[in-house]
Amino acid sequence: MKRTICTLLLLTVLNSLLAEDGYRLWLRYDRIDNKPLLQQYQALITSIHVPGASPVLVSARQELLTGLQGLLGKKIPLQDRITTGTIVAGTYTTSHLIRAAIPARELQQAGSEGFIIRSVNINQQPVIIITAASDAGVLYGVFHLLRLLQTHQPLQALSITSTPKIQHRLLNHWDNLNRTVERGYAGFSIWDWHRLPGYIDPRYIDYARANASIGINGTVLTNVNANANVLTKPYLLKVAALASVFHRYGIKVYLTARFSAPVELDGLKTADPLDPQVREWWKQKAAEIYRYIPNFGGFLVKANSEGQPGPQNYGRTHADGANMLADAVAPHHGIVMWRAFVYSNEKPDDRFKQAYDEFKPLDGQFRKNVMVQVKNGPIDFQPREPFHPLFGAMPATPLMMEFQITQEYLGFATNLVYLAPLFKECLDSDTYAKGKGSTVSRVINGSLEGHTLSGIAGVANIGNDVNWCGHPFAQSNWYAFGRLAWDHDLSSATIAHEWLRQTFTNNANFINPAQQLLLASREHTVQYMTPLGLHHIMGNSHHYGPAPWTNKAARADWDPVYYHKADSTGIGFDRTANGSNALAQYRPEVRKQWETLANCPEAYLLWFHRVKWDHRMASGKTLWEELCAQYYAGVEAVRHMQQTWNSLQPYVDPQRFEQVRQLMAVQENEAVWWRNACLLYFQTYSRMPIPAGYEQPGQTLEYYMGLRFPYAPGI
Ligand code: BDP
Repeated sequence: MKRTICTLLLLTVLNSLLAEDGYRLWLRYDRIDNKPLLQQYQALITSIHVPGASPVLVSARQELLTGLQGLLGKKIPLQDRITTGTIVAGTYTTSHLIRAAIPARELQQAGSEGFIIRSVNINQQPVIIITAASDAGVLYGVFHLLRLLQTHQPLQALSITSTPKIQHRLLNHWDNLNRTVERGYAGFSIWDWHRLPGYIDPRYIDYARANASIGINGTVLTNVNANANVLTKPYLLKVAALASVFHRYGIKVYLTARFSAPVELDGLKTADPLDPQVREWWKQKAAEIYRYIPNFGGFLVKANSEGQPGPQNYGRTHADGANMLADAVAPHHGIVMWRAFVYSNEKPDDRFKQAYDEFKPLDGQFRKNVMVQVKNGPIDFQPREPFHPLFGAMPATPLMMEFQITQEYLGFATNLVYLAPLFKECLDSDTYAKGKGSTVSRVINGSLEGHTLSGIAGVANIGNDVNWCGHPFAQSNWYAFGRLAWDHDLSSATIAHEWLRQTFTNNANFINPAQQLLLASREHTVQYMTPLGLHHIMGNSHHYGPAPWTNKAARADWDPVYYHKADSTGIGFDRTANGSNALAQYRPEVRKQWETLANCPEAYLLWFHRVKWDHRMASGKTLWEELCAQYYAGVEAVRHMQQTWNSLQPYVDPQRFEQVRQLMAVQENEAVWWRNACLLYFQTYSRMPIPAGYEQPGQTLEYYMGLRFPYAPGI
């Protein structure tokens, strides 16, 4: 008996040692399981030479040591001499060998954060050089080399130059000081405010490593619905502790600034951005912050939006507000990211149009260190949105992209949805601002208008769940965001490929089907949630599941009925000249793509058109039949995903296999729920049957309408 228990205990311990709980993300560094390749790598990499003592170079050296030891299955020595197979990493300042081997011009071309990885001979010895103009660039190069090994790429004759296309690549955490995370589905905030600054959770280091590995160089720690307390000394000291960890990985810390902070914290009578006392308050506050956090990045601000205070409370404009903060951080080289996510239910106008209407007239009025941060689409991170009309419409202002990595509207952390195709769809859209080829990516990388300041932000999906993101596959969205922030020209397929190889296995029997599964997942989600251009028909406030019937939210523009406008004559939001004319906010070339019912791609149909239930679609089906076909196809696709996943069992560790299997069953349930609830509800208007041959909903509309989720996560 005693022996059995001992054996069982031993097994549990062994199991937990071997368990793949997802904590290691895409930085698993397991020994290369392909023997010939391993031997090849072992011959090519024999030692490490990373001189220099700066915090970032120390991190780079440590990462190389850990990574190579894991991947090559043996300790790779650090040495001062160069011998065959040495990896030499550093900058001109730290290594004269690099200075001699890599021409300055080439280094310059790689830019301040870009890197060069090259096979060269030094004293007739073949070595691999990793170099950059900055320490951070070297660190990015180190991670890239490790990625090559992890994904089993050839290491002979390396000649890589890689430069980030966007300057500020940030995560936005919507984390509150009480550790809840707005729209977070992976547990509580990883910032343990109470134990900071005294206790540095090793997780902060792993967080920084993961970000640096994909080139993320900034993080906004706090929710856009801001709490002024983070600007008080005790919290700033906590922020400083985090900042000093992240600094070692080239990551700057930013905070959200609550516009009313001077009133709330120090009893000022006003927060009017033109009031001299208020301006002085922010100047002093900025100086104080930079005393504690010398490399502080700046502020992100949500103002006059969804109840947040802002300059308009004092009759001032967004530019007045942004400029006041910009002046406060300018002496310290800080920046201000001012969000364009504004809309008011007091305005009778289409919510789609409001950000453009408010911000476009302010073009040219912002200080040089301000970026206006614009969500990818005009409403709110829906499964599919047309690109935001502000892109290309404010040539004199650097516009920053805001994507949402957390799946607020895409099934939380229970649905497998790979978001790279959604991000790419927006980045690749042509605004025609300066003729053909004026893509959104060229707007935000600054090249279209020659801005030097450029940025992209992703609303993080990270929490204190052991696997960081809740769903093992949700990690791919963090990864994809970072990779696209570095290079928006990478394809969704390439990124999926890289991520799968590093996170699971290089076995082609796994990679190919798993990649297909990832790539198709977003379109399937659109099908079972919001096909044909439907949008914003989810449950009120918590945003969990379908609730297209909701018509009593606190504001009309939070009600699904505002967006789908279904009645017995048809469905959809007319945004043409006959309707709200939101289309007028786009260039004629773009408008033309969407403006006529006949030409509008069906994926955007109900975004822009009101369509009769019996309208003939491209398939020959009526709109109602097509809607049914889409919802049913979405559910079938999820079932197909389940089959694919089951077939991959031999290649996946039991722990993650089972976790994904269970979550996929939940996803299938939720897909059926979306389909049934939406079709039963829309059917009350179309008055047409769900075509025979489809499995009929097992529940009534009343059943779905009666569901309540008082403790849904994320609020
Ligand atoms: C919406 C979220 C809300 C955020 C808001 C924002 O539902 O929680 O505060 O966006 O971006 O998507 O400010």
